[in-house]
Amino acid sequence: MHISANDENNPTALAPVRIPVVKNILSANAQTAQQNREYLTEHRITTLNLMSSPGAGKTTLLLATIAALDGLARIGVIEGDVASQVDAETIAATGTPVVQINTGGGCHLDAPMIGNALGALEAEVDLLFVENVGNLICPVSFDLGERYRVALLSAPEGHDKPYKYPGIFEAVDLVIVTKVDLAPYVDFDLEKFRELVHGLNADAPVLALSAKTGEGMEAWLDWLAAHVETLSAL
Ligand SMILES: Nc1nc2c(ncn2[C@@H]2O[C@H](COP(=O)(O)OP(=O)(O)O)[C@@H](O)[C@H]2O)c(=O)[nH]1
Ligand SMILES: [Mg+2]
Repeated sequence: MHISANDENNPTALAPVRIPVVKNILSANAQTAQQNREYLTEHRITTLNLMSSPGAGKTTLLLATIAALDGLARIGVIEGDVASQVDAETIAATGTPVVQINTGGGCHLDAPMIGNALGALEAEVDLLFVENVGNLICPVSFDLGERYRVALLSAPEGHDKPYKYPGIFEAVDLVIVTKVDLAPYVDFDLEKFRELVHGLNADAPVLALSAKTGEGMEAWLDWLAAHVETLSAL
């Protein structure tokens, strides 16, 4: 016997209920990210969200970049960490304006945190780096309102990581292999890594550099010059 919701002989049948379905309502994070994006555009601030596992070399690359762009751009930094302000202190020692966000256990930055940090940034900047919490998985799910997303992977982590953490490599505008000075010692196969990244994301360039020896820094600075309006004269 066929029983439908309107079957009068079936006392357990439920009356059809109209359920409102609302599409395209932005999540709270996406709404704040949009506000951040508008603020950053209005103030002509190009923002890069740097994501990697802990220790991949984000702060070291920032220090080398700040030194290389000395006098060429007004740089600001937002530091995201679970706890402490050691990275922010290191950046502040260069004279660069910096705001520390402590997530108190949270594994990623979100758009409201960046909104607050933008309000706390005390200087005008053209180029803003956000050092996200060290984590290859969670940060990529949170739009911050940034212009560019950058994934860093250090050579000692291994060239197979796109197999294991595809999400981050799919979602970024640029991939940087850091600590390339260590590649020969840890059997990091750069060509294999490029092939794996491009299998997930054909558009993202893969740069390889060492902030320690300076190898490959030129290509990173060229990428910045091509993507950051105020550096286009470089
Ligand atoms: N050999 C080598 N070590 C590096 C390089 N970049 C960073 N490191 C080291 O890696 C460690 C973690 O770097 P850090 O910048 O703090 O990583 P973060 O946690 O991603 O900010 C530090 O001991 C750095 O000196 C590099 O290009 N080559
Ligand atoms: Mg750091």
